[in-house]
Amino acid sequence: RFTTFASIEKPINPSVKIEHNQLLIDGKFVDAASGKTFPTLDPRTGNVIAQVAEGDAEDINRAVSAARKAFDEGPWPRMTPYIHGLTLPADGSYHVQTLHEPVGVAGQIIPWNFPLVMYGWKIGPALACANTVVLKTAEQTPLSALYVTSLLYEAGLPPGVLNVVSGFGASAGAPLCSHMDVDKIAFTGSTETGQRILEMAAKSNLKSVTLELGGKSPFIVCEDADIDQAAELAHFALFFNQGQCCCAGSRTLVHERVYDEFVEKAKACASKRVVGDPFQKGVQQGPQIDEKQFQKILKYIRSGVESGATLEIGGDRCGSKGYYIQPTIFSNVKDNMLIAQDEIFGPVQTILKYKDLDEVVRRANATQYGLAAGVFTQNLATANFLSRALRVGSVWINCYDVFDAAIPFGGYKMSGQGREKGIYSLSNYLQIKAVVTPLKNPAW
Ligand code: TXE
Repeated sequence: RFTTFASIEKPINPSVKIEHNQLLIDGKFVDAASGKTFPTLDPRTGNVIAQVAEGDAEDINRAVSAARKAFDEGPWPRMTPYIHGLTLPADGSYHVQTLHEPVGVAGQIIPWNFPLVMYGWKIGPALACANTVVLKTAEQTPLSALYVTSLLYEAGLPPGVLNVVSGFGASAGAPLCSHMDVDKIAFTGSTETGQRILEMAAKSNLKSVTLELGGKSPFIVCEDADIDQAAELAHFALFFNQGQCCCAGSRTLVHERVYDEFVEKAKACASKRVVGDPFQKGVQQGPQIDEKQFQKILKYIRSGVESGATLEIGGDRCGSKGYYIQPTIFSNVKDNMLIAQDEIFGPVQTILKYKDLDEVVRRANATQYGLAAGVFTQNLATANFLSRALRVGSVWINCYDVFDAAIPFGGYKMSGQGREKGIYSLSNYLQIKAVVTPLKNPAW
């Protein structure tokens, strides 16, 4: 039913050469101080792709020292063009201006679901605002950041400006968050880890923190919607990137008048989805990232069945090797079911029924999260009403996952703090200095 499930016998695409597997500190590739390495795995097979240097607290110290030196001694923070400030009117005869200055050494911790996109969203504004960076990649996906950073150095980045440490959360991420010489932490990952990070920042040096965390985003299909289009967009909103997306439209809320028709069309979309080796042409869904996520998703699928939701399609692993999961849909989902409350982070669509707009707003907002929402309607008043009533950081009307670099992204409530991308992201990486000068020289 599900594929074209492509052959996954070959352990890795033979054309991919692993260029870098050490830590990148002070512009040089180096082994971990402990000499330790850890395997990075191919999720298609579970086979080892490469051994990678495993950074820990000592490597974080080395990387922070390099970033500190690059910040304090330059040239990075003193390079032109100088980012601008304001001139402000104030009581009295004073000239008041603000200078926007870099925060200093930024620690950045990224997840595995979009290893390069997360890298770009993090380092872009930090470096543009003249900070220096220690970036810890996710333990599942260390390779792409090392490679791309090597290109930045090839292009002339001064040593120490961007340091990349591969390693695990507790042994490399936590020492970065607690470090007394780190001025700021930016994190993307789970809400639980985000809470721990705030605690570590508070207990060390009160470094500032921005967080981009989990979600359980509603995708609202209104009664006037074109159901074919709505089903396709809702499918994309949830299944994109194997469902491993913090803003996945993971609660599909459909008006009761079009509910049955929508479920049939959603099922048709899922049944056509091509699951298999993502290196093969035409494949739309690859494996989940690792065994832990794979087992977590299967557990939620079992919980959906046990709690009485209707399993419309899928519900099991796909094939017998690798971390592939069948595109899965549950209908007749109730708000109190775990599958309607928790972030599943997998290819599992939950379809709920609603009667009117006030009800759907109340239910859409009844979650600890507030990352994003989708609205599908032809009615302008409905679109305007919902976009204001939903307590989320992004509302996509008749579209989803539009991620232009200019569009700010971030969460309300327990989905995070601060915004990434575009003009709003700069404020995360700038200090504001007020400079006050008398307009009259006191000696006059
Ligand atoms: O997240 P963690 P995991 C959600 C998703 C997923 C769940 C768990 O629901 O199923 O989180 O995934 C580092 N101090 N998201 O376990 O642990 C870790 O090394 C400092 C949503 O992968 O939050 C990695 O680099 N750092 C999310 C990063 O945090 C620590 C994307 C993310 O790992 C740390 C990923 C610690 N104590 C998962 N512990 C999104 N918002 O897109 C871990 N880390």
